[in-house]
Amino acid sequence: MKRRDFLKATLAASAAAVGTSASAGITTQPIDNRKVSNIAFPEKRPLITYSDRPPLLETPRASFTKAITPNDEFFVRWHMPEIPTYIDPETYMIKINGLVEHELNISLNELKTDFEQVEVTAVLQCGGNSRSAFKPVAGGIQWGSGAMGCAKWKGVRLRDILNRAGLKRDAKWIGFNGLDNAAYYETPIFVREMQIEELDDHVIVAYEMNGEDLPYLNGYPLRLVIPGHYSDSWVKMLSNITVTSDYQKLFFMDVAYRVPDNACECETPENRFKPTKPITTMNVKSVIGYPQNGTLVYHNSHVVVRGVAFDDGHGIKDVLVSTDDGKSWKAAILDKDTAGRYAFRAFRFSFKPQQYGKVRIMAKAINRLGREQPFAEDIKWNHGGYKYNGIDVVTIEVV
Ligand SMILES: Nc1nc2c(c(=O)[nH]1)N[C@H]1C(S)=C(S)[C@@H](COP(=O)(O)O)O[C@H]1N2
Ligand SMILES: [Mo]
Repeated sequence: MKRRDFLKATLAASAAAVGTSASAGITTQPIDNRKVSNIAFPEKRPLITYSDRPPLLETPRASFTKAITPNDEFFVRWHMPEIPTYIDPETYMIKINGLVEHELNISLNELKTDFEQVEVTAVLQCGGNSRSAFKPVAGGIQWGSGAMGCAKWKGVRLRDILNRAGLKRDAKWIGFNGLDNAAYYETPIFVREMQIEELDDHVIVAYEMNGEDLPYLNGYPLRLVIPGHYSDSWVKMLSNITVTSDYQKLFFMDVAYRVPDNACECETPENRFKPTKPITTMNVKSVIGYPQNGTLVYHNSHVVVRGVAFDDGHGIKDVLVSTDDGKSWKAAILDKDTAGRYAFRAFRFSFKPQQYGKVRIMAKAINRLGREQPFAEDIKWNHGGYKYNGIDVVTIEVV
């Protein structure tokens, strides 16, 4: 059996084990027709708004023609309704405690002057991005494809901070705590944990986004940046880093942002799969920014399809575009990857529509490992609606 066939067979077998068929079309395209709201949020232009308390804002698809998402277009997700309304940059401290030789309280100014400053351009994507594609409905905010963005982050390596504190011998886990609070005491505060061995030099504590202070809603004054990983672990308004020997069993790691721990990471509503595992690194994905559903173009005119592609840092090798419902595919032109392997890779593809009426445009990204986006119909369901990466489709109208 060829490796590919073997993989297919294993996937089909594990799908069968949870009572679903690999070809069951239970997934559609993410909802795409939501309008921006006119509620004003600080430092943000009008965005698709799911809630104002906590703020839940989605970036419109049209933004994804560019490789950098501007700060005022960047999506926002908070779990807790209580976000501090005032932060004093002069007195803000981040505390490092637990199994360390020296407890540290580092001010913003010390972070900016006392440590090596590093930059990384990286995609921040919620694990629930595109969740609205899952049918039956998966629990959580019914995001379209705009719970993601790409920015240039500047800050200090987490490793440098931990080295200054000095890790004790039993140090194994790192917990990250944000300043936001729960409105009801039963709701646990937002905390993430990570194993020290997972830590690489690209993980930074960032204070800058695209050359400016972090916007308040994106975690001012400090946030964790974990390139290649879904953003539930990119803790905002980072106030405390605690080193421990054991995993502390905190809510978000234990309940939310998890998928079935089987080969297909899938299950059915009737047959939920246990155990589960946390979502960690991102799968390969692309989103078309132009044209959009319903865009009118003239027959035989010059149409330039633009979009972005990314993965977990292996890097994008190709983006293929189809204008005939997936029967044939042609390579899009990729922009140079000067921003590095964690960034959006912008692509463009020109064609002249030769038929009238509705035409579907599809984009499929392939990474350097050869992993590619599946057709939406082949995406398998999970109850949290995480990790959707179906081939992107927009339907235009040729007149
Ligand atoms: N302190 C804090 N950090 C947090 C969260 C939160 O609720 N509180 N949500 C996480 C999740 S699930 C996501 S998707 C990202 C969203 O980041 P953004 O608002 O900058 O887009 O922040 C992450 N960090
Ligand atoms: Mo998220």
